[in-house]
Amino acid sequence: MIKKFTLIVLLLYGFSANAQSAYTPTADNLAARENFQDMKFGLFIHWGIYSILGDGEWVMHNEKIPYDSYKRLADFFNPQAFDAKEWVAFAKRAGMKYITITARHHDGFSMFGTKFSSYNIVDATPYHRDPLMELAQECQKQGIELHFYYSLLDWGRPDYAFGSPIVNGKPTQGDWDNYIKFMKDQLTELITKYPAVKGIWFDGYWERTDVNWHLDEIYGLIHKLNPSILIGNNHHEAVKDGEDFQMFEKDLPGNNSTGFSAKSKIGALPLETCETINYSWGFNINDRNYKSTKQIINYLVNAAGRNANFLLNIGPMPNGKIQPEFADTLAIVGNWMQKNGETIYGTRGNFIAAQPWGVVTYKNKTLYAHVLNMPKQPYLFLPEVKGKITKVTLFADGSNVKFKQQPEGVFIYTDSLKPDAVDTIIQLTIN
Ligand code: JFZ
Repeated sequence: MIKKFTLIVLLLYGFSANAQSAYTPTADNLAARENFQDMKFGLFIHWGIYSILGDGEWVMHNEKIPYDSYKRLADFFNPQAFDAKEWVAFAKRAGMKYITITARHHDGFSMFGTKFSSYNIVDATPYHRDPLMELAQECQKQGIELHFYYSLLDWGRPDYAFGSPIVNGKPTQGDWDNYIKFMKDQLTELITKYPAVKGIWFDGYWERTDVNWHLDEIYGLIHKLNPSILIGNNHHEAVKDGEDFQMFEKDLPGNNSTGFSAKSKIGALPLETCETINYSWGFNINDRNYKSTKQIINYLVNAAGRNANFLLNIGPMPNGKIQPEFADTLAIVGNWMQKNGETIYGTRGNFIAAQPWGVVTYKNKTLYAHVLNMPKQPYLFLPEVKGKITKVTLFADGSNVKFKQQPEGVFIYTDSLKPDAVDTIIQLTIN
């Protein structure tokens, strides 16, 4: 009798432990992942009350502004020139298919109307409007996906108790359970109230790696509310159970140029890499480190070739306008995408590994060799091409390109090619 009872307990325990640890994405979620990978190019937006100071989103921390002083910024935040329609049009013009925007950054200010903190744009600013709702509605209207950036780290809330030592998975001061509940409540609002929301982009985990973040509960809640929401977390570690995509900050997957990605092995999930258009995430009035159109296109192409999306960030100004330098650059990128998007959207990468001369994307029995650095020798080599190549053309004008297929790979002769200054695209048809 006792034995039987123990067995049942063990079975029940084993079952529930299993159910908790293994996340199985739904068919809708898997379809959302495919769609996510097809989109390839997104707009990242860092916008908050910090934008007023024109010194990036870390200004409160970097300048050691006390929370109570920083909070006054809310009184001055009144982005009269904000127009959701313009932002969505801006993204579309650039050839972007989704927007990821800061709903709440490390300063803890909610850029959306929330019942769970009065420190939000509707209640604490003279603006009294919810720009994220306006953006979500406009995104839905114009067929753009919306993802929300959400910070786990909070510099100001007493229940988070920033700076407090962590013991047994909790900060010694503060009220950790309350903080976790607060985040769940806000995430519920973001997922249930805002149309077009398809993803949550977490950040700030790295600030407390020894705390219990209850990610299983948070992820579980999100997927319960909407199983097709894509969850990603900028924790800079290997993918955790319950996540739907993996992100790389300021880095192409496989590189570790910033030192952020040492622990983040490339997993099996869809990939996304984010980068700034100048040097800052949030509006920085003194940052004129603008990337060129060529740098941006090369980043996008390099990401696609490595099977990753490219999420390019801008920091709009406190009045709600996007500075003209960004608009000018992205209009040119958009023109390039109009012409060449076929070789990017809906493709997959890593079919052939990145080469010294560039990368290869593929879809529908077609390979696109993106030559970013024309080799010195008069040919390109594509190793280990599976299938028979029947035709090779220059994507720009459809003219035939000489080639030779051997068991070890394909040689493409570049001597008669007119190289493009940004990206010479060669199309190979596989039978
Ligand atoms: C994080 C944020 O802190 C930053 O403000 C911005 O939102 C960016 C997209 O994400 O940046 C980080 C996060 C972690 C490290 C560095 C930058 N880190 O662990 O070194």
